[in-house]
Amino acid sequence: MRAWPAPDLPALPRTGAAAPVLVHDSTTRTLTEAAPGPTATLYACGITPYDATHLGHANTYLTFDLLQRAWLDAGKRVTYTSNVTDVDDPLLERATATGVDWRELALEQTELYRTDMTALRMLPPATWTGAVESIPAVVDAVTAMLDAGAAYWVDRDVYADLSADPAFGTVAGLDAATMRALFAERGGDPDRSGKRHPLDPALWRGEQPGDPSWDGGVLGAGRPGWHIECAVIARDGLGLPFDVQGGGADLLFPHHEMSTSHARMLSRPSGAGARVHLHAGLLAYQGEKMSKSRGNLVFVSRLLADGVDPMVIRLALLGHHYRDEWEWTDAELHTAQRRLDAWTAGLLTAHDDGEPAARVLDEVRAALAADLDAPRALASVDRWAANPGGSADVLAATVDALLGVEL
Ligand code: 5CA
Ligand code: ZN
Repeated sequence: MRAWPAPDLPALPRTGAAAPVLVHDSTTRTLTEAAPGPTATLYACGITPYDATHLGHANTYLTFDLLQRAWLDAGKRVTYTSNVTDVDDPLLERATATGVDWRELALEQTELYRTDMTALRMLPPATWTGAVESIPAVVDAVTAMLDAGAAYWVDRDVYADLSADPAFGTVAGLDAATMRALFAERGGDPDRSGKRHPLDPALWRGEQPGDPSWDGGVLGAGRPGWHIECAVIARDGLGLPFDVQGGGADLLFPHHEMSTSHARMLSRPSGAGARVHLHAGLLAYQGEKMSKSRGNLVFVSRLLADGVDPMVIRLALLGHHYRDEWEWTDAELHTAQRRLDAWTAGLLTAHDDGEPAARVLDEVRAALAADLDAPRALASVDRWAANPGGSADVLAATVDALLGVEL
């Protein structure tokens, strides 16, 4: 798919050696250097294109945007890959329920997402692949897994045989009952008869009347499973293994557990998927997780149409640490607007004996390297804005390159 245009990244002066960028790995539950080498590879799970883009989505993608900005500032060569789940059960159900062609729904919502990401100044992926586009590669991967004994047939569907992967379960580290409950809740079919294990996920689903389907070669007509889509798109965009796989906290299990297992199977004998798993806390609204199924959504496009500055939206989200689970209220916009105004005013009133912008640069860099601590970074710029010193250019470049906020 065609991604959106990249925002400008101003160059920043380098004062000392870059600190390693540490993030919280969901597997080890410790702070880990996300990409220790000179290159950094990131796969962030993309949207399922309906009800896009709500603030929960934006908050999650902002996390991966910050990570890339920190990596780029540390001099790494960054490759970012993402997907669009443009065919899947929830999308088809929504299309049916609203009487819209699923392709039209996906196209329109993907375009909306593209516009929202552009307005929010998110760095675009180098490869952005739709599930539909990935079908030939998924068919090859599933066929290879069948040949390798890592998959099996149930009627006209193909399932992964998780017993072929001794490392299954190590990404999230959950007990069996929790895994089963989350699998059932998040798109899985533990009770499907004929499966070897309740948690085995579908890799290919044979054609169903009324559902879209594609030629699967030896797999027969059908459509891809969800987790294999991300395993294949990540592999083809980044190679295996890669540094970070990420998404909102609801993707840790089963999605990232399963897609990492599939990646292991596709890269045997070395057998590795993502090195680090990074998850953003889920944003709530009106007392519950902001989610399509509940319908308690605040859309980026709605706020923009109401005249909210996209930089205010960005600052409102940056005011909370990415791992926090917090509740959106409209008051967030007022706080963020005041902050943006104070920062903008600081640029005009910077004076020689104020807080030096170079110190803010050091502090913002250090805050991002310490588990993407955006609130700490904002506090540092706030201190500067209370007593702004020069150079205004360095300050503006700092918040632009590292926080994505254009003043
Ligand atoms: N297409 C799949 C991933 S392959 C998917 O989960 N799509 S999605 O549209 O449902 O969500 C897109 C991203 O937004 C995911 O990373 C998801 O975890 C995240 N997300 C969804 N709701 C929230 C929320 N309330 N707060 C934070 N992130 C959220
Ligand atoms: Zn995914």
